[in-house]
Amino acid sequence: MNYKIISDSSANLLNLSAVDFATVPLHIITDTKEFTDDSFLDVSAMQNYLSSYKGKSSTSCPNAHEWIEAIDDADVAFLVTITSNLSGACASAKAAASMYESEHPDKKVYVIDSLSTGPEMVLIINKLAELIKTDAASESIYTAICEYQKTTHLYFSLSSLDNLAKNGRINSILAKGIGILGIKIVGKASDIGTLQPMDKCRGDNRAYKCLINHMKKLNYNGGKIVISHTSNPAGAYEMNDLIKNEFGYEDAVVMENRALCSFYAEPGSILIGFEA
Ligand code: X90
Repeated sequence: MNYKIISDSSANLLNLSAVDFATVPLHIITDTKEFTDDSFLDVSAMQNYLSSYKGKSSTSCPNAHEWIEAIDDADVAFLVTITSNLSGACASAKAAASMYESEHPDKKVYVIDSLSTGPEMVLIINKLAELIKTDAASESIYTAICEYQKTTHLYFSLSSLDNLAKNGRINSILAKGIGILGIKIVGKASDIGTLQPMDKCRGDNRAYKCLINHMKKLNYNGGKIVISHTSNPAGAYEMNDLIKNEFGYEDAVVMENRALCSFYAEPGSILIGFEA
């Protein structure tokens, strides 16, 4: 049996060892340029361009055909998508799954709606890879990953809600008055996969302490952590140190956001995926 994991580019992962893996890109679109969120893209060049660009910008998700191409000839494929509540990526993955299965009745495609993005998707993908390596039956891998998802979370500190608001991904009332310089929006991916603000904090230090408090309230107790950042390695490592001091947890994986997450979680933001 050949198993494959495929995620959209909002997971910020370009490759994965040990199991067959592929990604399908989302796109960042402006009046004059389009950026494909794949391994060829220079994300910092895109950010430079966007920082002086004043026109309209938007994003688009992969279509079913792109998912099918990535499935290739897998016997069992797991498609891990960004939250279905903010993107069409999950719907196109589901369409791809039924097309592929009807053409290949002996093969199986599972779609996993992360109800989240970025680092929480990384946790889900890593767990899937672990489960695949145990040689468990595909159906029990799927059941196990659905259970696992109940234990993972995404918290974040965002520098701005501009692109989220402009593209209708959050209620514009929510975004009002939040463009104030230095104010960080601390929030989480809600249970239904929407952006749920929890606090507004002045400056990174307060925002990170606030995140620690929210993790405490959730009884975080040493589970795995992945932190991603947009042009903010210092913030990501500071958050890592705070987690270390507070909970004694040593090995957060720190990674950079690729294009889709950088576009919405604007420079200075961090995202934290963790098990609790
Ligand atoms: O289909 C598309 O065009 C993609 C739209 C994606 C919109 C949301 C992206 C969020 C990126 C921002 C902070 C985390 C929010 C998490 C809420 C579940 C990251």
